[in-house]
Amino acid sequence: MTNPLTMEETMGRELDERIITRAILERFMRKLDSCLDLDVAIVGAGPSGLVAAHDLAAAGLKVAVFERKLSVGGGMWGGGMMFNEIVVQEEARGVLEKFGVRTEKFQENYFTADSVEAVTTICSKAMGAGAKVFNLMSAEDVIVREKRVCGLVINWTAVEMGGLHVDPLALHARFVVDATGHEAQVVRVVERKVGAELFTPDGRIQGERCMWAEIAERTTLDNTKEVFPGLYVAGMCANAVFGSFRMGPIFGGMLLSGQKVAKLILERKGEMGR
Ligand code: 48F
Repeated sequence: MTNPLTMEETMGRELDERIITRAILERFMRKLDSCLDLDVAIVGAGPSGLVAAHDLAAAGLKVAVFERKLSVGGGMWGGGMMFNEIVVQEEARGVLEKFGVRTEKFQENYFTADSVEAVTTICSKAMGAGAKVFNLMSAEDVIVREKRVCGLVINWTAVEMGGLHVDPLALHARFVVDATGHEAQVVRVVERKVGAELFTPDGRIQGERCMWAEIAERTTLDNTKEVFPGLYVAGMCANAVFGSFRMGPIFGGMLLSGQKVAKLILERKGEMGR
């Protein structure tokens, strides 16, 4: 029997910095290249964006999520005011359980979950279903053809933060979901560049209102819909665009909104030639 190599010998023999670099470059390019023609581009990896990504990918669509920050999870990591627990109501508890996130009853209709467990589990299941996630990338613009959003313009967040004059890259998508939360970043671009043509009462963003958890949770679902041809809103963005309330650290509406937007888009699978 030959002697096994010592760790020092193995490491010395097999690890070459150039190969490590090439592996990262080639794999990343392959991943990005595979996302230039998407069924659905989701902007924002908060709870609504991640749930939508999971359901769409699990149904066989080509989906990628673009997240501005280093971490995914949006406002969910921080629970309420950095107490890293979230609350969900009865209707949404099943969504967490579907993902395998443990919930605990607090009292009738109030359940809690660990926010870190919720983010990591939902993201892991979304990626396991086939969704690609690009962190550190911001959507800065959209592509519009014949009055329909049909693509995203992306750039490194570091470019935006550094105020650098660097042109972005772009990709096509049959549908785009704005899941950027309070900021409604994608819809804002459309409003600014295309004009007052959103599917809102006056064609413009109605703006978010103060906190009213009960109403806000309900309207988040009602407001989860197409806001411009090819562009859907989900999560807190839906309320910001359609002029409803914020809800604070109750996350049922976000999870259900992610599910709803996926369902609405899946009903239009025919438009993707599938
Ligand atoms: O804010 P966020 O968690 O959105 P959500 O899914 O959930 C809202 C709740 O977290 C909470 C709440 C209710 O409980 O009110 O706030 O609606 O996640 C939005 C993500 O979008 C990213 C941002 O970094 C965050 O992670 N984002 C924002 N603008 C861009 C973006 C952009 N231009 N490009 C890429 N990502």
